[in-house]
Amino acid sequence: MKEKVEALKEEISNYVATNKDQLEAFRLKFISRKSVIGDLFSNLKDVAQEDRKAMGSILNELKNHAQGMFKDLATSLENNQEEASEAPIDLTLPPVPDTLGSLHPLSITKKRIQEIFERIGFNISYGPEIEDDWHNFTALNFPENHPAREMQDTFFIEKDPDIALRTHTSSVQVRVMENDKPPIRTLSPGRVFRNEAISVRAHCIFHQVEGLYVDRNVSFADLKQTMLYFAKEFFGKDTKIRLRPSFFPFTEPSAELDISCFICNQKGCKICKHTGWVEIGGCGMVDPNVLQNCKIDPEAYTGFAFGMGIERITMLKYQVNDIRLFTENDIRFLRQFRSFN
Ligand code: 2NM
Repeated sequence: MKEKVEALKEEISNYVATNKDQLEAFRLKFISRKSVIGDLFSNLKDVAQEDRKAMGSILNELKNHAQGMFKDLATSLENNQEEASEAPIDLTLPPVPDTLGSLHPLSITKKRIQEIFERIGFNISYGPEIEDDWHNFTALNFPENHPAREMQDTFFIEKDPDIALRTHTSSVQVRVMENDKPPIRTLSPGRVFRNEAISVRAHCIFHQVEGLYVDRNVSFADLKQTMLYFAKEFFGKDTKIRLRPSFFPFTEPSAELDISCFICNQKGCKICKHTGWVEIGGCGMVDPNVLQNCKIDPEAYTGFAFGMGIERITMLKYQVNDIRLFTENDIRFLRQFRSFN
């Protein structure tokens, strides 16, 4: 009888019920009045008097074990059925593909530039893409007959020569100067529009980031150090900068900003056209006329400003050879920027 009890104990422990029929079979076999355990209890009367008590408690233990097991089987079957009815799992299906996306390369560049300037106290400012002549041209000291004001360079709104798509984000900074008092330290990223033919290098819609710092005693040395700090942070700590005299209507003096070529370490390559330097933007001291136009006293305040093309510096940094890749949304191109998230 003892061996039989041991065998039953093991059978009960190993029992698996994956459906209600199997659970019912368990009940009939081990729990019900006519179960094997019930039979054993009936057989107790044939056991020798002196062993009967001990045997009885062994059988009770077996009975409790079976009842406990029945409870466990019932609850786990219930839980499984809930899960099963929610989402039937088809194990023959192919694995779920890796659909993790990535930031667009232009977003990555914009974000990195913002972070660099935010560390030295610049805030981020935005303005409208559809602008009036004042904010896009006149306040910025563009002469009445400046070529940038012509139809072939600027997208105008039909029948209203006062309204155009902004050609640079300097228009945002005019608004900041009009609304805020110095000290002003602001960075304006955004889309700009120029009536140009689309090519490998140029697009009629592209992105700029412009910076502006206005306060008492802002000097050209401040501009130079800020540009050097940015170049080192963005392109690497060994980067050098070079300023070349230039002209913009809104700055005087004005300069083109070059960085030492990080591709060839200034040994000469295709990227820098064997000069060792690559242009990344323009900058200068804000023209006193611009400050005046924005109701900032040019006798009390000076400022520097700079502008960069986001496409251009993204192409340089990641060696992208065609500006059109940024707007084609070819996943094979975009995927390559996953690790920069
Ligand atoms: C550039 C180059 C030089 C510029 C000027 C201004 C403002 F609004 F303060 F006058 N914002 N950005 C500026 C100066 C932009 O881009 C190549």
